[in-house]
Amino acid sequence: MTDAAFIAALSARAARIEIYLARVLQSATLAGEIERPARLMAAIRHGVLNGGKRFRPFLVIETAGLFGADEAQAMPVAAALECIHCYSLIHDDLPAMDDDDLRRGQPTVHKAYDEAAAILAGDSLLTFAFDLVTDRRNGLGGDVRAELANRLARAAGLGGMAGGQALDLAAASVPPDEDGVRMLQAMKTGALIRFACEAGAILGNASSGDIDRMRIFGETIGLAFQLADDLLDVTQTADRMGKATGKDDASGKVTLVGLRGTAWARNELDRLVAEAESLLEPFGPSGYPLRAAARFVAYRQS
Ligand code: GRG
Repeated sequence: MTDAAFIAALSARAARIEIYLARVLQSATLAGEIERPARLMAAIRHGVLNGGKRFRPFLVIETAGLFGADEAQAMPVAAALECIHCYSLIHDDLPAMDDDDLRRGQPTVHKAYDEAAAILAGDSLLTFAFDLVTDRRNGLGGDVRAELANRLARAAGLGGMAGGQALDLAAASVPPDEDGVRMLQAMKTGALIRFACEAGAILGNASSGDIDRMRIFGETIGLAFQLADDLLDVTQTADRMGKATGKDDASGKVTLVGLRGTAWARNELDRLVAEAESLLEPFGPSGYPLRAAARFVAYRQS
């Protein structure tokens, strides 16, 4: 698959994911809910339906497809993961954390609404993700729903993304060494990407060997994703990224790019892409879209 064909596939799928998210994030209540407050709904929709790449849900659906599960079967889990990703961005942008005014080229949720709305939008999205994964109507068996909910909790929670964010905030006062940076990045950014690939394999009822293989693939491209993000922070403009850049350097934040330099980072990205591609070899041409995904994360320009 060429890189251009991959971008077309990613944006076609992103459009379908956005339609699904827009449908489930409406004001109509579900059984057991009492009311969805209009302003909170508006803040949530502002934070979710705003043109993200939808890369994590793409990975869920594409990995599921590798093992024979179709897009409709994978969509609730894919959407759940995007809800958690969007919650993390909304909270990360808050003044108490990264204090950003711009996200995906638009005002952040606390700027467009207020801080309380942004906190509650994030809280609601995190909880709603587990609603999507565990909803009986999503067509998945009880064991699969429980397994996915459990893995998602571990990827997103204190030993995963939220914990990684805590380590990242602490790193501002006590700079970590390279191992420390690698660990916090594996948690903060890597855990959700890893989950996307594991979840796809679970949705496709893959063998435990294949679930492990996809977990390692997810970890590998998660590393590449963060390394590329750090490189873009050094090399790109805010206009191009739709968010502030140069922040790592300005805040004295330790990154692998800062520790090892941009030439090393570019070589390392090549190495990670080769590793990711070799993990997909057993799947032949069916693995081409995920190979293209690995190249995309490593070599993207925004
Ligand atoms: C607040 C609990 C909590 C966690 C925040 C993910 C995160 C943890 C913070 C975001 C900060 C950041 C810039 C991380 C680097 C990698 C990253 C997650 C980039 C944004 O993801 P993309 O590029 O964004 O997939 P889109 O907008 O396309 O969804």
